[in-house]
Amino acid sequence: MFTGLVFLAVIIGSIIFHVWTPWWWTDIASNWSAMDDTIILSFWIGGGVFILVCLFMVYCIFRYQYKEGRRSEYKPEDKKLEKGLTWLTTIGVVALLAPGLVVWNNYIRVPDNAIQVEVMAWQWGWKYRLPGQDGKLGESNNRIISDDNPYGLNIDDPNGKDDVFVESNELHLLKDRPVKILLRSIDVLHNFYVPQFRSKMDAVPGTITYYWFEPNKNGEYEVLCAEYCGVAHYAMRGKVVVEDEVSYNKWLSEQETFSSFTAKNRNNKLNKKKLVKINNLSNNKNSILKEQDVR
Ligand SMILES: [Cu+2]
Repeated sequence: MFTGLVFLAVIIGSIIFHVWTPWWWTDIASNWSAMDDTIILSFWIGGGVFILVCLFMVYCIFRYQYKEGRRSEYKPEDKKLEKGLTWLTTIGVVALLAPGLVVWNNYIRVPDNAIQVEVMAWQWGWKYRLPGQDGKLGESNNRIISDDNPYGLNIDDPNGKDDVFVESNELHLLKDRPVKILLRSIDVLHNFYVPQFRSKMDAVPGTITYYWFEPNKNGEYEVLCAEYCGVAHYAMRGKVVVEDEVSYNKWLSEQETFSSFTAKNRNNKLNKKKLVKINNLSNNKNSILKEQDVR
């Protein structure tokens, strides 16, 4: 009797807590309301089953409490009941999974007008690369990453020359314009996640994963890494700014391209060499060795 009442209190308490919960999603700022819908559907199905199972237990506790002299019925098999339960479970599982497949199909079907953004994850931070005027990202390879080529771009690929480097944790995006996120990792698994966009995916070393979304509210949003990736995982944060065209173009024009980066690098090296040569005038003995040391 007491146990039955406890079960009843658990059911009522769960419903009340769900309706007046202090925890809920942050406001959505992208096109992916379908993500929220599928989660709500899972809540309904999972919650409905939870309530029915608990109510059944309460019923059994009251209906079959101990009575002197009462014997239980021996019923090892009930074909009708088993059939009914199998069908009910099948419908429940299909209803849980099928909508997700439809949403996933849309999630990886990128619209033609999407801007490509490469997200490069590393222990522990984010870097970004955007295509230049040609709208195409140049080929890249983690194996050729170096100080001179921080994104590991194939220098023979003409598409990469005008690629824009965003060597910062801050990424800007255009409002109401779809974005194709291409994920790269140079070390371990990471996961690019902005809760307001409702979209996320793992960045897997050695391959490029992708999805798309369309930011539809101006503002600043926090980027989180949603895959445990080492001791500083908690600090792997960044910022996404969604804005209108004028401010977006201004930000874009302030970023560096692969060509300008390479040219600047070459200049720096020349300057360094000159400096060393001048310094070595007073010490001729080591001059050759020192010159070779300079990177
Ligand atoms: Cu990470």
